Amino acid sequence: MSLATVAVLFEEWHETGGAPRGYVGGAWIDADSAERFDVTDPATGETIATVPRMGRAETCRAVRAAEEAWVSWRTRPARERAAILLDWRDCVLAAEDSLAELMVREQGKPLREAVTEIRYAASFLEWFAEEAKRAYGETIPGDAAQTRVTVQRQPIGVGAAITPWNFPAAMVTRKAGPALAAGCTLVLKPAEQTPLSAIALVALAEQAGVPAGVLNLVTGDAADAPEIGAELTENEDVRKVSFTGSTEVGRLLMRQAATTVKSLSLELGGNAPFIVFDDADLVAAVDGLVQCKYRNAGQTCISANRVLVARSVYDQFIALLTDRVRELNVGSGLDDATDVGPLIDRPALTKVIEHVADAERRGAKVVLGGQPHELGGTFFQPTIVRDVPATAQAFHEETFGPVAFLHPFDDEDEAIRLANDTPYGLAAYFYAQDVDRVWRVSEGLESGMVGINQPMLSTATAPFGGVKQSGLGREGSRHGLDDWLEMKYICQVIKPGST
Ligand code: TXE
Repeated sequence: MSLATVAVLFEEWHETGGAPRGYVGGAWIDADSAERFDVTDPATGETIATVPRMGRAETCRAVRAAEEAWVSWRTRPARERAAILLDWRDCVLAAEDSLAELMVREQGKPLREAVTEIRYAASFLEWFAEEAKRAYGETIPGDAAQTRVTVQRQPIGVGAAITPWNFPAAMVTRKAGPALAAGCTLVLKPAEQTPLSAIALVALAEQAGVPAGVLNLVTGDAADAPEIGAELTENEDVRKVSFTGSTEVGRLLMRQAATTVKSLSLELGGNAPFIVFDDADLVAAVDGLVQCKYRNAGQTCISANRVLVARSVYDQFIALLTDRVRELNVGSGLDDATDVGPLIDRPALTKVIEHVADAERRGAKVVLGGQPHELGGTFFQPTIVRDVPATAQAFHEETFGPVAFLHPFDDEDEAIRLANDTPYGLAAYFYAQDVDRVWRVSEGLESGMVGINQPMLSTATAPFGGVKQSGLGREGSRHGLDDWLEMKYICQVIKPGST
């Protein structure tokens, strides 16, 4: 399959009733069983394509293809790998509109957010193309006059990437970019809800000249994922697994990876606190919260889940927030006016309904929304819930929906204690002006990332990742390349010369 643009790819799928496939060793393949599963549009419930149901056998072949391709890929000069990644970036940007539309159809987010995501996805290819050339080693003074000690950083080997549905393109390139830049080869398993964006990206990688076997793709539905995951974690030829998804699956992969002692990076759930201090610019804080909370219908791992507001400005903040959130339009992501699209599927909707009901049972009050949206399906109203007790489910689990749960606090120590009272530690945000407070709070928060008067933390230039049960490893920045490199220390004794 050699396609000029994703628009052509998408039209072809439509015309043939759905022919997207997996990609192994440079060939587009069906499942051994020839079985396929449906990909649905969450806004309409309509089937938009069918995709192969693969399992262990296909995954094992994909690992073998990646292993075979590794020898020549890792020895290729970094400049050449970088050039191919930059070509891939160009292909992605050239297909931006079609990729974004495809993403909206399978994931539901507003089109303008999808376009932003495609550019964000492309930025990882560009960033890591540059970083590929900077996998510097070191020279260490030897213990004896004749010893020479150097440290080289070499690609880990075959990697596996298991990606989620909330950022169907960016999570692919955030893993494939550094993996390929480092000289690793990859087997990619996208989420069952959003395989089409991943397939399109792989088709563009092929078009950009990524050699056969360097990037492989296996697809499967929810029932196939454990089989594919077991192969990727237990196959000894896979040297690293990079996963973004739920904490529950992250734990399972960690246990499975123990059998072959693999390198793991895990970007798991979060439960981000968003703290508004009494000296904050309240209008900026409301603005920030709306972006941070309702983007992607709240389905981001760094979405604010617990909004902690200084008691002295609590009512004022809620009033300002309510005015803003009331203006958000719910609808199909393809409609230009839409701010909040549907949730990804029924289980996601059930979780959001349950978190709101649980908060209400514990005495919280719904200020706005609180119900499934009249559009039906998986649409949920943009919601504000106040006076949520710290015992509520939403304060301990990720909600992943368009709901702001608010709780007042009395002083800085209480705010930090509440913020840290969670097993998660991915992102945290706070709004304040006092310089001393800014340092005290940012250093006191237990999280991998902190936004100060800043609600958006996603950028290819910075290390993205969490502490505590939010995961292991970092993606983006030069540290993101490190995660795909192994350190090798080489020691040599040289004979003294005759002179
Ligand atoms: O996640 P899963 P789900 C959180 C969020 C969400 C919850 C559940 O709170 O509500 O997780 O979402 C693959 N072996 N996040 O059910 O199941 C699966 O096919 C190997 C946060 O969608 O973890 C998909 O590719 N792989 C998050 C990926 O794991 C398995 C993004 C994620 O799906 C597998 C998504 C198995 N046994 C959800 N089981 C974030 N950090 O951004 C599933 N998968």
